[in-house]
Formats: sequence, C-alpha cells, structure tokens
Amino acid sequence: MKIDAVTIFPEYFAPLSLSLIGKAQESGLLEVAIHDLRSFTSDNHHSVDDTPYGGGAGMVMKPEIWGQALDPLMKPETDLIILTPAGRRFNQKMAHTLSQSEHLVFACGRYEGIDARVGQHYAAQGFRVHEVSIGDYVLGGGEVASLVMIEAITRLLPGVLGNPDSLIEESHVEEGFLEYPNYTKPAIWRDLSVPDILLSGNHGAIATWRGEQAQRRAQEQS
Ligand code: JDK
Repeated sequence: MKIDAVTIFPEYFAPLSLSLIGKAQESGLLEVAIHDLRSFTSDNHHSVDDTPYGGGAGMVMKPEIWGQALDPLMKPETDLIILTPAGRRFNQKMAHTLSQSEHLVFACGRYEGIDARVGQHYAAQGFRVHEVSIGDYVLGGGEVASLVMIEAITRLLPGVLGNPDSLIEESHVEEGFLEYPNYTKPAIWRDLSVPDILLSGNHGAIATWRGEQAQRRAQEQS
C-alpha cells in the first residue's frame, strides 16, 4: 500500500516511523510520503487560506493550492480521504474496506477546513473521494485524524501485525466489538486475583466466560 498525506504541518507525521508502521515501511509492505502544502504556493507569503465567501469567522483553505498538491498524486486506483468534522464516521468496517486500497491520499486541512470544491472536483473527475470524521469532537485539523485512520488501516495489512493471531480472533468478533477483560502475571496483584476460571486450563469454559464478560461490558457501555 502507498499512502500520501498533504498538510501544512508535516512534523505531525513523525510517529509513522515508529513501531509496526515504521517496520512495515522498512520491509516495503507500506510506503508513506508526506507533502508540505506550502511548497505548492506561488505567492511571496506562501498563503494557503483566505476569508470565507458569505462571511463568518475563521479562514478557509484555498482550492488552487490543494489542486496543485493533489493533481500529481491522483491515480485511477487512488482513494482520496478528506478529513472533516462533518464527514462520514470512520469505523472498523471502513478501516477494512480502505485496507484493500492500493493508494490512499489524506488531505489534512487546518483553519475551518478546505474549500468544498476540492472534493467536488476530484469526485467529478471520477476519483473515489471520502469525506471522513473520526468522531463527534472538533480537532484543530486533519493531521491527528489521519494518524488514527492510518494506524487502524495499516495494522490490517497482511504482514504488518507482529502477531497475526490477534487479527484472526478480531475477525470472529468484530461485529459486536466484544472485548473481554485481560489478565497477566502475577496471579495476585495488590489483593486483586485473576479469575480462577482463567487458571483452570478448561478452554471451553474460558471461552464461554469471556463471551459472558464481553456481553456484560457491551451492556454497560450502552
Ligand atoms: C479536518 C480543519 C478544524 C474545522 C468549524 C463548525 C461545528 C466545527 C475547526 N473527527 C474530526 N474532528 N475534527 C476533525 C477535523 C477538523 C478540522 C479539519 C478534520 C480541518 N479542522 C475545524 C471546522 C470547524 N465547525 C460547525 C463543527 C472548526 C475531524
């Protein structure tokens, strides 16, 4: 998979060289390129924003600069992802779908976001364009939202996870997002013991108990 991200803050993406995502790049499973939007400006002040038509607070990112940045990245196999608080909610199903893509381009806006015609334009050109939100809260820009998506998507790529057994287990439970409580050694910590059943060696009973615990958790969440 190839990932391009366009941003006025390339430094936000430094963590992508760490951990499993960093390893995936070293092994060639994943290629990531970060592009500084300001390098596509042609005015003396390198401006990327302007006042909104119709008035109102804040600034909007200029469409021409985004066009200059995105045109050379877009290919027939590209999925263009525009982060916005008003987008479709990102979830595990979307992560799976996007993990099947050859090429993801993340457009990370700042200020009040990117001129709406940018997404319109690439959709009209026949590209797959996704306006996406990672949750109902307002971030300062699209960078952190992109990092969240990149982590959720790339861990699903074959060979990226250190322990692929955890992915297989996930694929069996993903619908209800069932998570049971986890324990490791020591068996007693600060007066708290690990449930006896987990020490029993009875794998059928353990699976049943974990299912019940997960159900209980799901109940408490809703
Ligand atoms: C991309 C800029 C900041 C955008 C105005 C008015 C009510 C806010 C700030 N899930 C999620 N949360 N936030 C983002 C995200 C924020 C972004 C950008 C993604 C680019 N910002 C921004 C818009 C407003 N808006 C109506 C909501 C304020 C993604």
